[in-house]
Amino acid sequence: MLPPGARIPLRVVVPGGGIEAEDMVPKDPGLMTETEDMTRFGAEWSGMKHLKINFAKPDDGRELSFRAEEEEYDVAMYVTHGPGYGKIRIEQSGQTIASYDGYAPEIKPGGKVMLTNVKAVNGLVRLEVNADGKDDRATGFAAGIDAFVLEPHRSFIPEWHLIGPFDNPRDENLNRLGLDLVYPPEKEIDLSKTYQGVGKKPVQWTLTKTPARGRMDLYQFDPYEMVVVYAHTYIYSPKEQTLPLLLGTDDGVKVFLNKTPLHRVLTVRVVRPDQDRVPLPLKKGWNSLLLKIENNYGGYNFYARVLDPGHTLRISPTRSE
Ligand SMILES: [Ca+2]
Ligand SMILES: [Ca+2]
Repeated sequence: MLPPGARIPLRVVVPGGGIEAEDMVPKDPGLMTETEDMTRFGAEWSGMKHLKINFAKPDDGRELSFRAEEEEYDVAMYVTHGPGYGKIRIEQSGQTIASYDGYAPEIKPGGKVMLTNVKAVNGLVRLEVNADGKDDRATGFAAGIDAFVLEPHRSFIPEWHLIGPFDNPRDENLNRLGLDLVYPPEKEIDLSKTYQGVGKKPVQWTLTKTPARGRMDLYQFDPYEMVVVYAHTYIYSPKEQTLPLLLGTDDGVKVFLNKTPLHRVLTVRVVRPDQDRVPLPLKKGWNSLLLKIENNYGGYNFYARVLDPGHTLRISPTRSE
């Protein structure tokens, strides 16, 4: 362990999966923008490059845009600071959503500037980057932008009918078999029926609200380890269309749409939103969406949402409204 004085100061590193600013092509590229290799200043720049916008004077502006499949995001914009960098204002549709001062005595990663409630219109996010003055010590008005990291505002399926637990037995090699054992909900959806669950205990469908942050916990089932539970809802589509179902599960999952299995993952994992992406071929009218969630040990939960930017769907476990 190095003594504190000898440690390299911690600098901001952009997490993976971002959009490189240097890969964005401004609408009318000209002398104002350049892609700059940053390796001589350190290893913290994502893709080793950034986009430099050489504003000449206050109120100069440049639009940046990127494609986006969700409606709204919180966006972390990673910027560069340095002697030639000015005060920068970011606008969307004429509204200021963030501003920062890019001045520093030396070129360095400037960390992230948070842009909240950023909206996509027709699948495109447009941001207006504007010069807004400069520090007295700054030698220019430039903006240095490394990358954008997007966090969508997720809308999870708000309510489900749940039933279980059913047995998730293991074979002699400890493979879990429950995901592929066919229990009654795979043959019929009859929300009034009672079936035999683990230990011959009667089990029934229960209407359950998804908690505010979207994670449906399945600990309320007794037992909740080495079991499977089903979650069911109906989805009304005004037309035939295929939309993505985004799932996170602990542990395995099988997805049935209108009784047809579409997706199967037998694994052990900690749940996060959007771990799996399953295209849902919805028919016109009501569709039956059935998830089968299985558990090994410990954590037992899932996240589920359908990407429907046009708000075409009605999702209702009771097929009402
Ligand atoms: Ca970059
Ligand atoms: Ca688990």
